[in-house]
Amino acid sequence: MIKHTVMGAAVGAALAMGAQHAVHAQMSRDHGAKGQGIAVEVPWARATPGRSANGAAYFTVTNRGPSGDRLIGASSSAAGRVELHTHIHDKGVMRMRKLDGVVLAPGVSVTFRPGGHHVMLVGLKAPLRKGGTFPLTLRFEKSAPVTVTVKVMGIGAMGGGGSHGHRPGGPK
Ligand SMILES: [Cu+2]
Repeated sequence: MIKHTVMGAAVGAALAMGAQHAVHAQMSRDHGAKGQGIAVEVPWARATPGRSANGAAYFTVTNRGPSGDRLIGASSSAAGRVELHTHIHDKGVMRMRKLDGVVLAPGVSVTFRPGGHHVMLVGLKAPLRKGGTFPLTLRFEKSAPVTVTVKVMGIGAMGGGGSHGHRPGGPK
């Protein structure tokens, strides 16, 4: 829990910095077409235990375009409803809170990770099994939607890239 608290604070600080960058937008850059400025990298999810109704997906989203944008929603065929969530520190307890959107200042990356921002998959149609994949579509205020293939990692995974998790995976 302490680790999650620290990570949540780090995400908050990164967001505050992002907001400042938005003020000093780099107007000199002139990148191409609408929709090409958003990159979504290493999308991953944790396998869900048993018959868990909900899951979470994570990724790093980078705004490579010349102007600010916002991530405003997501959808997936894997779940009945998909919401943007973050964790907040409330009197020593981590709670999830729904987000209306996430600011993406130009040149800034925002990483969704356990204990911080996440995409909540509400009402999974099937459990997420390690090794599986599912599609996730992210919607933005200005840029075109981006659909990525989310890779399902182990239950205790801390990232989608390597296998540097701090906990072994739980029972299948
Ligand atoms: Cu959540």
